[in-house]
Amino acid sequence: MGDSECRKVRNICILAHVDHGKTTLADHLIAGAGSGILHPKQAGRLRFMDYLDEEQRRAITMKSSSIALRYNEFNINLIDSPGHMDFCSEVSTAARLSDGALVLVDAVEGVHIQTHAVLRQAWIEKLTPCLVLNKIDRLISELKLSPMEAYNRLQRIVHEVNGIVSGYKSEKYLSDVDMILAGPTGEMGEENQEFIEDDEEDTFQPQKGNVAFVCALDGWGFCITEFADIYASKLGASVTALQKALWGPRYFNSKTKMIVGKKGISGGSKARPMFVQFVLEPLWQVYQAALDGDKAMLEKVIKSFNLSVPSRELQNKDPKVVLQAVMSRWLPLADTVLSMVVKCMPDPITAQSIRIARLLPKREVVDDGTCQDVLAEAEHVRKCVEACDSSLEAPCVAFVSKMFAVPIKMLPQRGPHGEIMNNFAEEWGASDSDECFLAFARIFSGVLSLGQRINVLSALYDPLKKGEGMQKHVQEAELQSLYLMMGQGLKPVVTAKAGNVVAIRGLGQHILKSATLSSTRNCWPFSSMVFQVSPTLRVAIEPSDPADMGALMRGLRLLNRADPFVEVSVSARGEQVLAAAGEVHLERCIKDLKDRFARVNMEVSPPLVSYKETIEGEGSNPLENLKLLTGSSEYVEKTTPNGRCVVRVQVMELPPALTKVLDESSDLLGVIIEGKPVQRNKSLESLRTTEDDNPIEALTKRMVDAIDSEIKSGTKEIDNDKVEKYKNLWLLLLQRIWALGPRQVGPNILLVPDSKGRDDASSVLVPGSCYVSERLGFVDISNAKIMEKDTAAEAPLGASHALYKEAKSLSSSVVSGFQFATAAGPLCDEPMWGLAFLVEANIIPSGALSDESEPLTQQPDQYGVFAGQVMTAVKDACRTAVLNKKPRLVEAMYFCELNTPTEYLGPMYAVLARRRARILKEEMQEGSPLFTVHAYVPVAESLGFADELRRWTSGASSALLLLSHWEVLSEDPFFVPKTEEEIEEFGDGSSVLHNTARKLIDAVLIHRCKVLKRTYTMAFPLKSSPYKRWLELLCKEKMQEGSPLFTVHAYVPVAKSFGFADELWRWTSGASSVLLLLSHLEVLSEDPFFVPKIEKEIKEFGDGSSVIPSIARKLIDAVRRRKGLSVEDKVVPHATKQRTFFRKV
Ligand SMILES: Nc1nc2c(ncn2[C@@H]2O[C@H](COP(=O)(O)OP(=O)(O)OP(=O)(O)O)[C@@H](O)[C@H]2O)c(=O)[nH]1
Ligand SMILES: [Mg+2]
Repeated sequence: MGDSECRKVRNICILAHVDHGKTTLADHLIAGAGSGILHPKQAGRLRFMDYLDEEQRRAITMKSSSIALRYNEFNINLIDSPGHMDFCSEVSTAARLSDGALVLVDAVEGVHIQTHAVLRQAWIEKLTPCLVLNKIDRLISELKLSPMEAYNRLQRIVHEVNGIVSGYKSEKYLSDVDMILAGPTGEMGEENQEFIEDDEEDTFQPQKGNVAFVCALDGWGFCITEFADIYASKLGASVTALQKALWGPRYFNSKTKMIVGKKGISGGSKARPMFVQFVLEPLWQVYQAALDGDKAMLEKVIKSFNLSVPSRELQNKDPKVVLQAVMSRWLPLADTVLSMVVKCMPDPITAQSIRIARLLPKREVVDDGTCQDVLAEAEHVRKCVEACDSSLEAPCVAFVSKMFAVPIKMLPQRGPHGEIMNNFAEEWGASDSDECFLAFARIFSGVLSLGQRINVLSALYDPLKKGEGMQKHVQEAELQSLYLMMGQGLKPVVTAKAGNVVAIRGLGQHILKSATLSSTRNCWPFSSMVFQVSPTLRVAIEPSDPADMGALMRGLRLLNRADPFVEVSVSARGEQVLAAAGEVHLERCIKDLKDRFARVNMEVSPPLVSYKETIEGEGSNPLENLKLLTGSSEYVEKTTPNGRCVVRVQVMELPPALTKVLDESSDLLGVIIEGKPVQRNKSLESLRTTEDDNPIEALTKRMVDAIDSEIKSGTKEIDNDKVEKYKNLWLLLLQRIWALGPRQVGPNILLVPDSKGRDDASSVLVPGSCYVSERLGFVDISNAKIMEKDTAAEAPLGASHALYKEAKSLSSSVVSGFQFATAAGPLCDEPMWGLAFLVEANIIPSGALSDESEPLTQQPDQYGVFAGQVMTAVKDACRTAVLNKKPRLVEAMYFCELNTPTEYLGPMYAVLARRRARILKEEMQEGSPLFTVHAYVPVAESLGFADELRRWTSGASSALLLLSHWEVLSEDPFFVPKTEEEIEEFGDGSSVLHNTARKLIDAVLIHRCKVLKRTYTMAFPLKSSPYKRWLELLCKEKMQEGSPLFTVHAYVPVAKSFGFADELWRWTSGASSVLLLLSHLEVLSEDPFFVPKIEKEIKEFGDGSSVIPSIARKLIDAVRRRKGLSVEDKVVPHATKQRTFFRKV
């Protein structure tokens, strides 16, 4: 394919909010391209690109899929994408492979949350967008707007969309300005010129032909150009002049036959812009004529535009059919949109020269001369990608944006030359699978051919680093088949050239989600794709039959490959956890697992909602808390079982802003903490003002800024001196970070204890090191080393050398205890959030084991290894410290956008209230009957939210959820009314209902217990069950002991034990387990022959004739019956009486 051929290629995707008509539009483009795949009559109804059963059933698109079309001499690869938030990752994969984007907006619904998201995606990927305003017919027939009102509405949408894009542009503008100002030389690089050229021109301008007005359902649409062509001869004006005049405040003066501005037209406010007069009014007339059955008017249109409409269609009684027949011939949709695509969207050569900066950003490499060859070749590859070089000599480079599974039987049976295919072994090894994995890829340079061997580079590959570590990021694979994608169909080809989108077979084993393919290893991998959200809805899955575990695990592995967005993991408790983007996505994953990948029955847990645990601390001001660490004596003390170590723990709350920074930077912290220490000579003070692109410095600056901002917001009344003092105290604390937790990178801090003057001959403090502070550069390493040496030299003076050594060796136990504690808080074993711990562990010499030459830590005494004891004591003390400081639950929140017609506002608010939602914003959408509400909804309450909303509002309102942030639940989970007022309001505690925090904790605990055993459905209301009581005991006990289980020892008569385990299991939802052991014989104190005799007894038990036999008697009777001995059965004189008895039992 030469350049000229490549110039005739367009790779485009259709992006929009859910249900705005993408797939319907794609239908018409496919039918209009005329390859016979789709009959024009079916277009708009078939939804060809939604070929999955689930997509057709739910009428939403769930994956992006591509189809190769031919329009005139152009080859167009069209990718249809889903609009539902749950599948937004598919938008990223579609955008990465395309050069242009058709952004659809429903003319009635207007801009929505996903419209923003897709515009952003297109902007990030540097795609050339065109705007398509769809469902224009609804303005006429549904909203019954006048042409002028419709024009205002369309204009507003165009304006709004332009506003969004210009927002992104200015974002870039600002960040560019920042970059230049912060740059060391102040010079502008080549890429920085871009923002200067930005002339603030609107991106979407109907006059320019990049905005189309369409009705995808009926298959018609137009750009201004079409009407300019139509009117040019009629009005005697040039096409270009008309094109400019047909949008905006331009008017036609019929007397002078001139195009004029607002001032030049008489009629004042009644004057109609040319777009209304010449475009919308004729449209409205045709619609009116068709709906009124005005055949004469339709004939006029047919005649004046020389349309050939079969009379059969014109005679149809359904006005909609007539309308469609006329409109789709007058303004054929496919022609309009495809010619816009060809005109306004770039070919791959032009596009790649623009997109290169995003796809393969220039790497700053310090060239020390050793890898010049590699760099030169990598640069050559980049040049070829930039130029979209499709010559045979060019290096082959392609990007795989996702892997997708196709049933093997769907693959074409014959290759491009008619040879038989698909009889080779399955790529990924398990031959019992019927699925085959194909890579969805775009070729950016060179020619891919069948059987070619190619390097698969992961995103972490670095051509400059050779050796063991890099090997896992590069693999070699063979291209077994190449296909052009035709929706569901695949067309085998022998070669495919740069600028095309293809499906590749043979990479299933090598690629998990996405990768770069390159014929040379001297090539940088493409930059990673940006995803709008991350998978947040997690459930645990287990097979109904434990024997199917293998099949399920294999199925999960396949699903993980086939779905770019799913995450599969194993939880700490050994559950198989599946994370999906939302409920719809999750349902599809489970269905795929059941029907395709695992083919076993499975149990799916309710969503595992994650929480965090924190403390309320002493008041809202974090500065007050600080006092605790600087001289407070409030601590929790624990002693190890052997009595040799006393652990004292203090805890305080971190400023929320600092917690947020730590939480968001966990990846970076991971690299920093495991990586090399930073050498820094700068003082902390200077750190606040410097800014460069060193990520460590950026992070430390963010941390310091967070503290600054917190101090500023919390200390309005405090004088400057104090502010300064607090600031310095905090900075000192940042220099004392020993570890972060949980898992070394979490948002909790372990502080180094102050050892000065503490050690004496009798006890030694387990020392810490400001390891993390060093890595972050808060502490100068050379200083730290000197300090360490000093203390090491001093130590033996105060304490015995062996004891000091032992204390040192216990450091890691303290850190581990801290890690365990922060990984599982005291409320419900969820990770802690935003806490700082000061742990002082003092050890005393062991009297019995005072032989100083022995390494004492390794010696297990009767309580186990000492290091383990210290670790447990630290863990327990940390957890108790949290319990003592008003523990609080932290929950994840969704941001939610709802759109509801005004008449359903009541039910919508009711649903929101039931879900503990917090309303942020409510506003009427101008010119539409819809009301938009923004709210925060707790993740814990979100299950079934969309469904409930749909039911209560008869499907009229829709909601989109987006994970937003963590929020502390201010309720006290252990609230018991104490003051008089509280008792009056809530009662005396025995009857008070659990508050939300407590309920959430209980739910987590129940799940924890459930995973130990299978789930049984409870057949009774929870309120009346002993289970609730049991749970209460369990919670209480757990809080004391730090475990979610409550242990009960009891004697159970053997006679009563039959079915005991089963009954217990049923009544506790399978959460409790029991062990029985034959213990002893016990005398049953009851008299088996008891008959009421004295007056009191007769009063209590009746006269003996109706008394129920005692337990002893029952047992004796049972044994006698078994042994064939006679049993004295009472004849019951009054049946009714017995029933009464029965009921009482
Ligand atoms: N009145 C009217 N309805 C339309 C038009 N275009 C599409 N629809 C309807 O809108 C609904 C959604 O259409 P789809 O094409 O499935 O929308 P989509 O954007 O592909 O939806 P997702 O892929 O799920 O995001 C369908 O019921 C269509 O019939 C139009 O121009 N006018
Ligand atoms: Mg769709």
